[in-house]
Amino acid sequence: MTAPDLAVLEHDETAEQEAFDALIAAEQRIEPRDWMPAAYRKTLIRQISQHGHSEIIGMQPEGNWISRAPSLKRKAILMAKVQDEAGHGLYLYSAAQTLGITRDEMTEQLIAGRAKYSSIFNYPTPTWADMGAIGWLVDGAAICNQVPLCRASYGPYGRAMVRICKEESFHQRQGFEILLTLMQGTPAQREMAQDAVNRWYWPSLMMFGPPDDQSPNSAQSTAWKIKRFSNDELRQRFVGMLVPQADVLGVTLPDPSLRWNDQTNQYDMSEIDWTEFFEILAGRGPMNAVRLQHRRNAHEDGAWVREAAAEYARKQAAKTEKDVA
Ligand code: BYC
Repeated sequence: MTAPDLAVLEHDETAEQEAFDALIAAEQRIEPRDWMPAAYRKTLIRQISQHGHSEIIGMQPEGNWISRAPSLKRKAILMAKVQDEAGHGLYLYSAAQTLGITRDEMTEQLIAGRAKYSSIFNYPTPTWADMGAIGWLVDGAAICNQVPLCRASYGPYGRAMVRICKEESFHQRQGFEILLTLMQGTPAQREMAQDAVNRWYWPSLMMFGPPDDQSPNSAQSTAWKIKRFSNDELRQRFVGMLVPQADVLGVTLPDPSLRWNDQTNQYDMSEIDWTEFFEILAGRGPMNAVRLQHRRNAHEDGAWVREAAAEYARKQAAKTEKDVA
């Protein structure tokens, strides 16, 4: 190897690192063609692809109810919501692709069971009230977590979040409205709504991730201004948002220790069952296997579409080549 080649290999990146640090410090955005540290790129691919997978797997618990929703109007609303989630998945996969990973690689990681997606989608949806609880609690938690992500330092991620958050606000309201309707119904309907809230409340708090002292990625992601608030801060903010809404609904949040603390200026709450969370992350939640198998089947069933699209693209390219010649 010649000396100039070695010089290229051993290129000192101090100047690039300084320019990157200055952009972050000045609250500027990092864009796909900008230089970025390899670890920043890796952490973004990790978070954005997991987020995309969550949206795609997240279509299943609600998709399960489209054909059984109680009226045509409810079916249309639910179908539109599930379609929105598919759209969110696609924006996020596109944002991740700007970092150098391909859609095929991400899909492969997901269906092989090597990629994480949000713990929340590994619970079953046995009743119609689950659609209300998902909208109110799951989309509510997503909004709390994602509004700060609109200011994430990586441009394509932050911009995708702006549109996603607008749609999530609508989703949350439709979930709230489902629960409100049930709570104004018969005793059996009220019981069904309360039961769904009981089952989804704790898992929705787990969506924010492990407690701060067990969150290995937080410090670096905060320094890079990807994360703006810690997992526990956002969880507390979410609980503060839920309490008055639960009053309007007339549902009880299933935590006997939940009470306002004047000293800390936030709600005291019971300890979360983190064993349940880590079991789900290890693939042993109630619906992990079903969700993954369903996604795998959908991928295999869609093989003919991918083949047809590839063949069409090949023919178009051959035609263009012939026309040019
Ligand atoms: N579930 O160091 P930490 C939606 C993992 S979908 C599973 O705190 P970080 C919707 C974490 O990945 C919205 N895994 O991590 C769709 C890490 O593992 P790795 C989904 C979790 O990244 C359809 C390890 O635990 N939202 O709204 O600093 C219908 C240690 O955690 C979870 C997003 O994806 C979890 N809940 O912070 C309806 C938001 N929590 O990767 C609604 C974007 C943690 O080191 N993501 N882990 O192997 C984030 O904001 C952050 O990634 C997190 C975690 C706050 C989730």
